[in-house]
Amino acid sequence: MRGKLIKKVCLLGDSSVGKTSLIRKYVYNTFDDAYIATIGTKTVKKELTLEYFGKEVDLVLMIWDILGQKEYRRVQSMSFQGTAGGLVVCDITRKETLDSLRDYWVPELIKIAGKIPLVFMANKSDLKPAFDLSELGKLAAEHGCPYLMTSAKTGLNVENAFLTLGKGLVGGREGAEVSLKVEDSKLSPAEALDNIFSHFVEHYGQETDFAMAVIRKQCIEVGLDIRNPTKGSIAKLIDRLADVEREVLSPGQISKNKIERRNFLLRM
Ligand code: G3D
Ligand code: MG
Repeated sequence: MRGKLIKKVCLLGDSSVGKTSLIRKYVYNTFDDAYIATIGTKTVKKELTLEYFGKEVDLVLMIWDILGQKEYRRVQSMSFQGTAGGLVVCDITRKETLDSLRDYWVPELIKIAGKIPLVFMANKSDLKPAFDLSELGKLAAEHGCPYLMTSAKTGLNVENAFLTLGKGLVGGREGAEVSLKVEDSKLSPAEALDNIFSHFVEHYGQETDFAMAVIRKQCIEVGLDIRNPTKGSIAKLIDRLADVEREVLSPGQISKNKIERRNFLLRM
């Protein structure tokens, strides 16, 4: 059984430090030089898979982009409720944004959300720093949390920051024993098929030998030669397995299975 965790995380820090840009870079892989005022809060969702003690965990991050103007204290407090982790962002070209983290943002968050995992981010690291960055390191250390130099413009450490926080959410503050599952390595056709077979067996809910017999039958019917599988024949098999599952699984589970099996095909 795979566990699925849904966690709310917030990006916080002064106006213009790059919160919205970091989210955009991470979720949509785009960077725009235009400032877009965040009104209230905006939420986007991002799913990732982590490995925790050898077990895969699907983590869904509900990412909250918090309004940076300090005058909006009430809106911010409301947004912090139920937050499981924070990405606290300063801008390396403005020292006052680091002071704000220390004096305002982090205390405010902790007051409402408690001692949650945080990742400190020194953003705009593609530009020249205006203060000694070891100060941020010190602040992070005071909270027992990691810090990273990031750039929403070049993408430096953007994904890493979210992953680091994700590890903290799954494995406690240090994220011990959690490693990123390598999802994008190439697969040979046989390896892709091997993954698809075992995925089917795992989700079909029947004895392994019975499930394997179903697979065998479907392979023959779509003309798939396991010594020399082609992309076309694997694609057909994936459709067939979804048809077979109709008798035992819910439509939602079937389409999820199909997407996951297609991902193996895409990695060929
Ligand atoms: P905010 O959501 O924290 O308020 P934004 O900040 O994401 O809106 O970004 C504020 C400004 O900083 C934007 O530029 C944006 O392009 C810029 N910015 C964000 N991240 C980086 C970065 O890593 N490097 C550089 N060089 N610029 C960044 P404008 O010009 O519109 O103010
Ligand atoms: Mg913003």
